[in-house]
Amino acid sequence: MNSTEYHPEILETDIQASWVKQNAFAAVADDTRDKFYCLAMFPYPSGKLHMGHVRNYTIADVIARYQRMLGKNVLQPMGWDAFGLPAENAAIKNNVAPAAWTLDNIAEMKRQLSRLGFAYDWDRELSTCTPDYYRWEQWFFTRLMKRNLAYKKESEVNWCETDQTVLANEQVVDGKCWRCDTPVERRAINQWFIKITDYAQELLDDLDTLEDWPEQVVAMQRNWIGRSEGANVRFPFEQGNIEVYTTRPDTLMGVTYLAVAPQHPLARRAAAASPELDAFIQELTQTAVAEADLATMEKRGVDTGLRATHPLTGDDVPIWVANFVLMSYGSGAVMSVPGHDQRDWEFASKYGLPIVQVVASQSGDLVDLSESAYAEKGPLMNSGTFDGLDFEDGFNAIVEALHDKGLGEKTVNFRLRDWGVSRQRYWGAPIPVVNCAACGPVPVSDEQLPVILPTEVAFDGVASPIKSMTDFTQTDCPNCGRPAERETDTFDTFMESSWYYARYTSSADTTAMLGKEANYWLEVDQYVGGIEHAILHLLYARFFHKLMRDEGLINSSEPFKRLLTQGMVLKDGAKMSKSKGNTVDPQALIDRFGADTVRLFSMFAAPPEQSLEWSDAGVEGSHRFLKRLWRLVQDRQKHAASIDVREVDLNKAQKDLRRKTHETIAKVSDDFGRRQTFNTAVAAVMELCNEISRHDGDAPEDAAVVDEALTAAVLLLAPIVPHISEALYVELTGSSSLDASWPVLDESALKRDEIEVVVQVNGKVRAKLSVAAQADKHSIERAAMEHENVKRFVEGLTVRKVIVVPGKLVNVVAN
Ligand code: ANZ
Ligand code: ZN
Repeated sequence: MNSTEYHPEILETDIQASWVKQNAFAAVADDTRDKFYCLAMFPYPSGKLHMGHVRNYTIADVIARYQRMLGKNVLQPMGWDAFGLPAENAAIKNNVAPAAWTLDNIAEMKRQLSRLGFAYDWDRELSTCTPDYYRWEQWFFTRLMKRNLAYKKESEVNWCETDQTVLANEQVVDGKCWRCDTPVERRAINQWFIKITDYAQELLDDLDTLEDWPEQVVAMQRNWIGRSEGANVRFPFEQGNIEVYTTRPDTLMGVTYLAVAPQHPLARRAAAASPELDAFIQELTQTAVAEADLATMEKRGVDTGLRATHPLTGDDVPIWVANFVLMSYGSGAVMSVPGHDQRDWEFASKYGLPIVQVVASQSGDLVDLSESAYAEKGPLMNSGTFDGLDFEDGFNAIVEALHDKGLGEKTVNFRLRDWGVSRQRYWGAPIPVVNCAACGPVPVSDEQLPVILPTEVAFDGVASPIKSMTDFTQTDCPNCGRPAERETDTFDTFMESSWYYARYTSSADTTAMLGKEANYWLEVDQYVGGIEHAILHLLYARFFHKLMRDEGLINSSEPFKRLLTQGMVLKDGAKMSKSKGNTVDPQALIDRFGADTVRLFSMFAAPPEQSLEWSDAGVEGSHRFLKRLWRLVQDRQKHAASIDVREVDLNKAQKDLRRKTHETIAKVSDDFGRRQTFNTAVAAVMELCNEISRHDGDAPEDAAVVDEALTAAVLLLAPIVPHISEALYVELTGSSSLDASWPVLDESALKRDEIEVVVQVNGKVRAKLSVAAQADKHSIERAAMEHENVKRFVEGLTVRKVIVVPGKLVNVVAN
């Protein structure tokens, strides 16, 4: 074997072994140094890395390694989001215990990540399915119970009979379970909630501090929280009132009916007297409605026959039960204004209810309500004493009139609901509660934590095996000591992923959830992950961070300073996925080309936030480039190390190469730091390599500028292709690149002796001049006027004006 050839498989594993031996990426808190905490969203241990993982983790690793070269004290940990349904499904299917299945997968994926050369501090590795981890989550939950931030409530859930579990709204697709397509049912069961709504305003306000988050993600969070300003309005009904929430109290005089949700108490009551209504309610409450479908679904309803009273006019207002009203929003009832709300309009049109216009157009043009509602704001009409008032004045005047009668007031509403954290499945962290007949739900005491999930289990069907394991369920009440039952529900796995980033700072701490290092490392300086987590995971993590702050565990308010959401990996224009059968196995590529090629391709093929189209040719191209870089270093002329290229006189070609080197350093630094466009950074280094190949000359100065250029190229690529860079850097300098600094820009190398100036005559380019870089306006003008071609085009004309833009252009105006 020729040692001057590029053999990635040998070179990479050797270098990785040396990193392990040195524990090169262990992060140690040090108050005297600036830290940088770089984190990629941890994987679910499904068994094998896919290209999406490779891309995600390469991006984060490149940023971490770059920051290290800038001199930061870098923390980059890795761990496993190890609870969740797939392990359980595998257990049911293949008769293996979820714990064993998960641990095997972790071992395999860890091996693959290591083979890719990611600079992780493996000492901080954590796995959410271990009691070391979830005990602190359980402990924290008991704190929340004590602070009244966790509570139990009977609530309707989406229930999948096949999976025997509750589904989140986003797990309901077209009324069916996302996994098994079983039609989803509605069921009322007792569940635990965490009061995220107490933090709604703060979660909204703090979005303004997240300057380094993609705007799109901030907007998605804002919509999800969904703050609106409106009014509660009460319509007198029998001895009491029916309350509605509206964002348009200005339209109150246009109300022609009330609509209540099928679950509304009034609907239930009316159903007792109407079999038609009863059947309708039955039907509606059986199937789940996704909130997103409310606007577009067909509007349906049944009249209750009951009448409320309009709070200002005293008119009778019919009450309907309607499918587009949600029980979980506002008060579960709406005042319908078909003239100005499209849903109300569709409903009124269908059932022949009156449609009244109470808002005129801003422009004075006539409004046509025959085809649709008029939803714009404008001056009020048909509204008695409120006529002519604009939106804001109308809003305020009507709310005031309601207030005087005790029938309404301004209010703020949030779309955000409390977070239901109970799951009826097995493979999750047990909810640390004991249900006592005498005391109710009691938190497990600190000394009895963790509540360990039994891992020696056998599945009989899909139901959670611990529900029937008496050694697990039977216990004593922590409060009164009498026999009681353990809670057998487990936490939503979003619980674990809401605080893992914080636990990495203290993963070995057996005495506390977070140790004193937490405040040194937090917040995460760079978080990298998929856009599919833009709402729930990020919102829950932001919420948890504030909860931990208010528990006194940390002193910051937000978890992630800068966020990068990487795009998908596509093949032939479609997302790579097992179900489409268009996956590319990263392991096969690593075996064939080495980790550096795979890393280079994933960074070079697209900017990180855009989707990356898979290309075999692109992978091969990346590999060829690395071979070329290797050869460039092997084939260079060796020179006496004493030449300092900044000190000696250089000829034009040597200066040109130095300039290219330093232009590349400037460009790549900006691409890595501010822009985070690693693809253009790679392209710039490739161009530099072209210049290096083109450079000839065999003076010692030539060898010196080539060495400078090669060293820069190798260092600029080191975060992306750390193995080959290490080998080549050793070759070039005799030392390891591990502690090498990012190349420093030499401004003086950017200076040009001569620059090109374009000369225009009457707006047309007539000449290009080479002038001394420091030439003044006067001498540039003289050189321009003396140029043969310029002379020719002004011949016979009078020169009226000569404008000189130094460094760029001369414009001659003549006629
Ligand atoms: C009367 C009205 C007139 C409305 C009008 C809108 C336009 P956001 O902005 O999302 O907060 N609404 C209230 N509670 C509801 C429920 N439980 N289910 C379905 N819809 C409900 O939406 C507030 C508006 O949504 C409210 O304002 C109400 O309709 C409807 F020209 O009241 B509006
Ligand atoms: Zn008790």
